[in-house]
Amino acid sequence: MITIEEYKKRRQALSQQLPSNAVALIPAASEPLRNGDAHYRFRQDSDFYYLTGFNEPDALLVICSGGAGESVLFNRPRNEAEEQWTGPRLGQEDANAVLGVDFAFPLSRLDEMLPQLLAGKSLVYYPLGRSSQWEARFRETWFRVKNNARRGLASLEGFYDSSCLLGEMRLFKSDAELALMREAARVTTAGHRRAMRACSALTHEYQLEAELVYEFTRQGCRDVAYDSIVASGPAACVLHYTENNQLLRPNALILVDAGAEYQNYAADVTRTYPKNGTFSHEQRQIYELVYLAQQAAIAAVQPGCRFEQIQAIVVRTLTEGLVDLGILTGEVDGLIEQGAYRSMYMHQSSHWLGLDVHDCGNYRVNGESRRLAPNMVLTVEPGLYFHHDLQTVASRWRGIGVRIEDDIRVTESGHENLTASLPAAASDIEVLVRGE
Ligand SMILES: [Mn+2]
Repeated sequence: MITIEEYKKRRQALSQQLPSNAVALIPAASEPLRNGDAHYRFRQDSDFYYLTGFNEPDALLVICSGGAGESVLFNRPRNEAEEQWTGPRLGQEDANAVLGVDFAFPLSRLDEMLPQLLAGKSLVYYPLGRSSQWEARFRETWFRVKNNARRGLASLEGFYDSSCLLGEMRLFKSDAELALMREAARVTTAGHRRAMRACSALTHEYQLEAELVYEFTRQGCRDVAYDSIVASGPAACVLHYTENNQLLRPNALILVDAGAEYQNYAADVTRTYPKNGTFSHEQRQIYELVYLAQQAAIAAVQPGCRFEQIQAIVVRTLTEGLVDLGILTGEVDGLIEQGAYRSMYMHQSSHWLGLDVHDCGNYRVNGESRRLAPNMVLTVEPGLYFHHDLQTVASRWRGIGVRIEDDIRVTESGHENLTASLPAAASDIEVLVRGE
């Protein structure tokens, strides 16, 4: 659990990073309509949640520069009639006690109060490009403040992207955040284990998806961190396949990329396994090569390692293996330089993980690939995909798609695999699927 004090410290840290005379405006998410008058399930904006822990829609957090982190929340007022239908709201009176914000006002007062809050400030930080409605509101307020400038108030000079500052803060996970991510990882691995045990008796991809979601939900994660990918056979070669409506072919590999979300923190795990519990000779050769690349890449994760180094290890291991299998011919360095692997491995090996599955934070700093540091969390997920019309490889490889993905925390001296409890070695996978 993340304490009020931790949220306060985050707001203070943001305040300290703002230039003087700046103000940050961080909007909550709204509840978009799905169809008719039915809404999508609500998911809070990650930046807003990171700074408040507040899980209601339609709110705005205002943070001023100056280090004290003085914060003003605009949120929905209490409303007995509406709460009868949609449940309790925090309102303004308890906002200080529950969230630790300094002041809270009803959202209806925003248009009147925002010009006062912006008066005398030069710079406004907000998440540029995220919400056109909020953006229009901020710009309209900017004009109003500007028009008042001749009465002696300093006028606003510019809008800046708050995501840059928050991205750097969110990249380094606190102990409390890591506890939540471990829980997301634990539930996620339980869901995958359940799906593996169930798969030999199932007929369709969506049934396998149901096993995952059943276990996630049963263990307290009502949301997935992203749409689950359950891809049987050639569908595994479509990187973001989410149709999940095809037959599970008896001799096919099933690629499952799914992660539970726990208190808004994501896990992101992929396993690939044979429906019948036994890899064919070709499937096993490809699987073991991807596994080798993943193990080599995970082993390199430690403070000081550059982000791009992980992908470089994956590319080298895969290219060497593809040459050994006779799928590529030539000299390894030259093949890497030409990018000969790209028709079979066309994505990055890693991304940051946190409140967002593809979490924020820069991958390059001062023009160079970023060095890993303690308490960053990233995925390591090499893959090989032989599309059914990939004419450059022998037909026996075509239709095989393999990806293996784990969630890795950088520690003081190396790394911690948050999802290590889920088997990934070929023979362990077979044992699980066969239910031995
Ligand atoms: Mn991923």
